[in-house]
Amino acid sequence: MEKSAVFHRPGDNFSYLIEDRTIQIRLKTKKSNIKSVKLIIGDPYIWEDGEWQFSELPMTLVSKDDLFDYWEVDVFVETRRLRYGFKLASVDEEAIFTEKGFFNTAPVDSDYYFCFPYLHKQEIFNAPDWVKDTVWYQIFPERFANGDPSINPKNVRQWNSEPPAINNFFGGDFTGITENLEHLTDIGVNGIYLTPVFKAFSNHKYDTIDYMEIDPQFGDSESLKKLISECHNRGIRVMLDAVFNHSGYYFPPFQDVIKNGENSPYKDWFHIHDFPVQGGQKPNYEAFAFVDSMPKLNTANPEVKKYLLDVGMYWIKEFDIDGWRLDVANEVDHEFWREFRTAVKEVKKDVYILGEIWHDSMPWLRGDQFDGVMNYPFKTNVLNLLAKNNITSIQFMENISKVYYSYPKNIFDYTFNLVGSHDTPRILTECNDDINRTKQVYTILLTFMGSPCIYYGDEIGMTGDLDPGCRKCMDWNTENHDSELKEHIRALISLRKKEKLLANDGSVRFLFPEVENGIFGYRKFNNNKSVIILLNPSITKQAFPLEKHINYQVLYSSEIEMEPSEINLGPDGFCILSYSH
Ligand code: ARE
Repeated sequence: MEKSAVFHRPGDNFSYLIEDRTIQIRLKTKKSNIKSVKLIIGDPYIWEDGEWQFSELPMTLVSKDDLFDYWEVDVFVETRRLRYGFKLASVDEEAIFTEKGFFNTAPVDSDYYFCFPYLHKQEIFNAPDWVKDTVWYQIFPERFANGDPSINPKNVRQWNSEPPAINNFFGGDFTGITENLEHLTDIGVNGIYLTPVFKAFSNHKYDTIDYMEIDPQFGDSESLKKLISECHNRGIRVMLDAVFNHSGYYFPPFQDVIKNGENSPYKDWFHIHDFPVQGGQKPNYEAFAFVDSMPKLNTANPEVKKYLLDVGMYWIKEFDIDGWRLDVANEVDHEFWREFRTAVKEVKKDVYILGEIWHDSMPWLRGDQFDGVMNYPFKTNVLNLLAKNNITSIQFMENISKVYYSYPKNIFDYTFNLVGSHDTPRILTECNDDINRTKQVYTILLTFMGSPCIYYGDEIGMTGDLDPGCRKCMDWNTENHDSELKEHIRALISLRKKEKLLANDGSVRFLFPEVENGIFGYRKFNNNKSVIILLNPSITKQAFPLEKHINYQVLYSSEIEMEPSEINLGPDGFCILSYSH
C-alpha cells in the first residue's frame, strides 16, 4: 500500500456540506493502488464502555487523474457532529488512516480521527441559484454595434473598415447593444457580461478615469438603464466589469499625485515607491503588470476601500445590475474582497460575484469572497484536446478530473466556463477554422458543469487572433455568418434549458476512453435520470459500449450508428443520450 500518497485534509475540496446535515467526503490515493475504502464515522461524544462508537460506510471510486484515484461518499449526519477516518484495503494490506496517521486496527478513541466539528447549514456554499441556469454572452462594447453615431469618439473608424488595434475606435455603444438584443435571444442566451463601461482613456476601458461615470462614447445613465431594463424584460441578466486592482493614468487622484507628489492627499491611494512619480518601462510605482497607465490601487487604504465599495454598491442600487466580474481579482487583497462581498450582497442578496482568476482559486471560493471564477483551466484543456491536439482524450479526462476534484462539488455549479474571451484568440481560429472541432468545443461548453459563456461573434464563426485581433467589430452581415455553427449553439442552449441535468443539477461521473484517443465523455445524473455526453476526438469512426438493458434516448447528435451494445460516432462526432433509472 502506497501510504505516502494517501491524502485528506478536512474542508475545501475534501469535506464540505452539500445539503443541510449532509457532508461530502473525499480521499485521494495513489492511482490503482487501493482496491476499496470504507469511511469510519461517528459522533465524537457517543461512547460505550469506554469505547468510541463508529460505523463504516463504503466509499465510491468516482474518478482518477494522472497520479491519483478519487474516492467519495455523501453522509447524512443526524447530530451534525463528526469525527471520521478511512479503512483502506490494497491487494495485500489493510490500514486505518486517521488524522494521527496509520493504524492496523481502528483506534477506539475519537481523538485520533479527522474532525469536521459541526455542520452549520449556513456554511453550505451559497451562490445565486439563477447562475446555474444562465448562459452568458460576453460583449466588448466598443465592438458590438454602433447604434448612436452622435456619440462617436473622435476619429472614429467606419464599422469593420480596418483591423482592430490597441488604439482605434469604431463607436460601439449601448444603443447598438439594445437594438440587437434579438440576436442574443435568438440563440437563447440569458446573461450578458459587458467589459468595462466607465469613463476611461482606451478602447478597452480597463484604464478607468471615473468609476462613477459612464464613458460618453457608450452612452449615458439613461441609455444604460434602458439597455438593462430591455435585458431584464427578456430575462437576460447583466454583469459589469469592476477594475479595482488599478485605475487609469488620468484617474484624478493619480493625476493629483503626479502634480503634488508627497503633498498629495491621495499619495497613499497607490503604491508609490518614490517621488516624483515616474512612468515608463519600469514605473516607480506599482501597476497592473508594468503598464504605467494602470497604477495599482492601495485597497488596504480605508479611503480607497470606501471609494471602491461605494462604486460596487452604486451600480447595483442605481442600475439594478446582476453581477460584477472582478478584473485581476487575484492581485487584490482578500480582506478587500470579503468586505466587497458583504457590501454588495447587502444591496442585492443574489448578485453574482465572479473573479477573473486564471489559476487554482480555492482561497477565493470558501464562501466569504467570490461566487465563482472564470474557468480558464477548463478552456485550456478543451483547446489542448480539440484545437491544438496536443493531449489525448485520456489526458484530457485526467486533467479535467483534476480541475473538477480540486474544488468542492457545489462550487462547479457556479463556475464561469469559457472557450474564448477578449484576452484570448477566438475559438474558430484556435481550431484552425475546423467547424466540426468547434462544434465539439461548444458541445462540451454547453453541457459541462458550470455557467457557460459565449464570446460575442464566436457564435457566428468570427475569427481573430490574440488581443487586439480577437476584438474585431461584430460582423452583422448575415451572409458571413456560419449558420450551421449558430444553429448548433442554439440547439444546445435550448436543450440545456429543457434538460436540467445538462445545466447544473445532480452529480457527474467522467467516462474515460478505453484507448488513447477514444471516445470520452461524462454522465450527469440524479436519482431517476442520467444524461450522457460523448465525443469522438479522432478522425476515425469509433464505438462506445452501451448497457444492453438500458433504453437510451438520443437527445442530440452528429452522425451516429446505434446498436444494442454500442454506439458508433463518426469522425469528430458527438452525441447526447438520456435514460431513466
Ligand atoms: C494590451 C496588449 C498587451 C500589451 C499592453 C500594453 O494586449 O499585449 O502589452 O496592451 O499596454 C487590458 C486590455 C489589454 C491591455 C492590458 C494592458 O484589455 O488589451 O494589453 O490592459 O494595458 C493576465 C492577468 C489578467 C489580465 C490578462 C491580460 O492575470 O488579469 O493578463 N486580464 C485582465 C483583463 C484584460 C485587461 C487587464 C486585465 C488589465 O481581462 O483585458 O487588459 O486591466 C496566463 C496567466 C494569466 C494572464 C494570461 C494572459 O494564462 O496565467 O495571469 O492574465 O496568461 O496574459
